[in-house]
Amino acid sequence: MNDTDLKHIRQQFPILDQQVNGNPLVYFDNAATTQKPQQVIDSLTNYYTKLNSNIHRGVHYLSQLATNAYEESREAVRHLINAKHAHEIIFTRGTTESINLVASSFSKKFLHPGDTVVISGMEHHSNIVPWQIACEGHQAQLKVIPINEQGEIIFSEVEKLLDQSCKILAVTHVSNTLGTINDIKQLINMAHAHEIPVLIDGAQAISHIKVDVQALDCDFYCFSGHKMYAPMGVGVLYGKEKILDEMPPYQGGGEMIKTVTFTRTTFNELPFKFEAGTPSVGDVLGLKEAINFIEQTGYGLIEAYESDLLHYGTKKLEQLGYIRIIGTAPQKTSVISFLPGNIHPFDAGTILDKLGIAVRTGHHCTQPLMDFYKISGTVRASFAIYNTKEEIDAMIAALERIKIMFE
Ligand code: 7TS
Repeated sequence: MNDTDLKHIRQQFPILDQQVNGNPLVYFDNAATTQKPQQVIDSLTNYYTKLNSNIHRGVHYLSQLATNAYEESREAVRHLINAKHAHEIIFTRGTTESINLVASSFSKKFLHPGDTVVISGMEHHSNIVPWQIACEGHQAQLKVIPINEQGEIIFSEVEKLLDQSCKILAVTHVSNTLGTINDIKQLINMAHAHEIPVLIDGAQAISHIKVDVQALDCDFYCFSGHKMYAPMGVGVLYGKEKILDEMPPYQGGGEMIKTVTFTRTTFNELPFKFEAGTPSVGDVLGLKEAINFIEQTGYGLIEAYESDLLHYGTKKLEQLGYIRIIGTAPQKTSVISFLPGNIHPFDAGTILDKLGIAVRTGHHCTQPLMDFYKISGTVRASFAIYNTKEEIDAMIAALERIKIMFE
């Protein structure tokens, strides 16, 4: 990407243009949430200025406009991930809710005493805890695919866990802590050879990698809007029609019903069966604009540029001589977790913040992964399309200063 294109992209993110503690803001906490481009912000303002109305219910003008816009967003998501049908796209509050929906509903139908659910050793708590709850509720067992020191799934261990007791495999596409891109296509093929459905946690993939759910043939794919330049409050569950049809509703309420009497309720069809209550309409509309932003920018450019940042940042950190990088798989997104020598990650993060640099420190909601590495946490810098090499240089200079301070 040349300087003019980069400048153009940065100009679309007004929040970036500010000082923090007297220094230009360097925002490297994109794995937690990305900033929002002007078109997403405008879309929210436009919704509440001109469109706000409850959807699917009113015959009136505003309700129809809002309903149409909401369904257009569903179609935009369908197109983004190449789902076969728009009704396979369910709007949720985020990845966490999408996984909870499946863990709760799928398990009610398909999980029985003695069964197993298989996850990997690098999952976010959101793809661990809902399954633990489901397993407890159905006297099933959670099993974990081990990972190696580089932070990759050990494929030779996978097959052993995909036995008859396994009812679902739930793995992350990209690790939020390590950046590892898992070969989910191979995992899906392996699971499907045993007719085991697969849920993919795509929270850390969708803003970086082109996803095609039909080519992957995954049964479920989950992601959050706010990690892909959209507002907080909206997420997506993609599920294959057949399996969603077989699953019972997750929550009861308005919208998800066909008829209700005090003795019996019949349920609405997909996707409404899984969308109980009033959704976050404005945020769903914002998601469409975020998809427009990603598609206008292009995954090709995003992947190439972020990979450039990843390699530049990794090299510069290594050159500092006192940094240990956690997560060294060859296939990674633009996430670098590291330990700054003997300096506590929290101390390093606090001083970086004083210098205007926003990173995340701690266990990143992956405590079992921290246990695997026998560490309590890391400093994590995660880059998005608007970050620059100059910003990485600023972080490196700050880390040089921090080293001297702690000597
Ligand atoms: N799965 C993964 C892989 C994630 O990285 C996250 C959030 C979630 C699920 C949950 O997403 P949510 O939008 O429902 O909260 N990860 C992080 C992070 O790395 N730092 O803050 C949130």
